[in-house]
Amino acid sequence: MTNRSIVLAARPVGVPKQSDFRLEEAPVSSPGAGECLVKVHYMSVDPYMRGRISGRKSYAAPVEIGQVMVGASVGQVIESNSDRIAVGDYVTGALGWREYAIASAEDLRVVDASAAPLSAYLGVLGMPGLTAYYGLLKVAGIESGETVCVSGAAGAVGSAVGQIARLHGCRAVGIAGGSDKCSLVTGEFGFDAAVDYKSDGFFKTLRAATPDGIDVYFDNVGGPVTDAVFQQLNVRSRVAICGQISQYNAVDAPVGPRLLWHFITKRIRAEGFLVFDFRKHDDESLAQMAAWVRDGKLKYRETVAEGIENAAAAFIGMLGGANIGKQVVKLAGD
Ligand code: NAP
Ligand code: FER
Repeated sequence: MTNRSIVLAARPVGVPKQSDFRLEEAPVSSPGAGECLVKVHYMSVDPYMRGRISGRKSYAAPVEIGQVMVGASVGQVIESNSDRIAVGDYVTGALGWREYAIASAEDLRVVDASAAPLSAYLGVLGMPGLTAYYGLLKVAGIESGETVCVSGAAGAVGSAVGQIARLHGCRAVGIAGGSDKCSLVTGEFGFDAAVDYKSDGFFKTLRAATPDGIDVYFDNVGGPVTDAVFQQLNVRSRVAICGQISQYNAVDAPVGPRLLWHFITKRIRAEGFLVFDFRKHDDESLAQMAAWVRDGKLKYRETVAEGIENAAAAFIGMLGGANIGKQVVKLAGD
């Protein structure tokens, strides 16, 4: 059997290009003691990967040139040397951009393929869904009746943020790019309002959509969108700094947040967070998210690219807003 994988060919400058990635082929090898061989069905492409290929040191080591791209995948075990995981089990883990992956059973989580489509374990029932949950409930601390504003509202994290806020009795206002995404945010995702940051008069529309101001801002994007939101923040409001995607492809250091005087006069608290900080709560949190999905209270969308050869394009497209909901790459399965 041949294994195809995507390696980093060059460090991107600015917006990543197809030529920054290269497809490689090698025979599939056999799992060692305590390891499983997984046939990948879906691969995730995520914004954080832009940081991992930049060469910058962070919570994790960067991907080196020639190394296989990092990322979470979900698939089926086809060989197992573990007592805990059997052939046929569906699992998720950090398997990288490859069609077949060998991983220690300890690094794999078994998922229930009958409870949700496999791809959901990379989105609403995976890292992005948990990010929405923790950002709201552990970092911002939302209370019923508050107005919660989220940027990147039509994306994987953002679409869950507004719905979880509403499940807690909050008013949810989403910010997204384009009228189609905004219709989805108020329609299928049921937010109270959506504002298109690409339209003329964005700030005026945001003000109209938040007549009582904003109590919690879940920031996925930074930049000019966040500049606008800061002006609508209420006294004692909280900002959960989740992502700054508008800056990820920046070549020069961006201008810092300029509107921090609002934080003084309104005693605003802002806190950055990483989803991994809350890992010990994952089982309980995922059970809650799965129950909401099962009961139709938490909706999700996915944009599916097909084939590992299209993974880089899917990643580049997602950074530019081509996705609706969670961007995944389908490699196998029905
Ligand atoms: P996503 O929202 O599904 O996809 C990225 C979206 O970003 C695009 O669809 C695009 O939507 C938007 N975008 C791109 N450039 C933009 C710009 N210049 N200004 C405004 N919006 C822009 O991605 P995701 O996986 O849910 O991640 C969302 C954010 O959460 C990212 O910043 C990510 O880094 C962060 N995150 C953080 C953690 C953590 O632990 N802290 C974990 C997961 C994700 P539009 O079409 O609306 O522009
Ligand atoms: C993300 C953005 C940034 C993310 C993680 C980070 C898991 C962490 C970056 C760093 O430590 O440098 O979307 O998702």
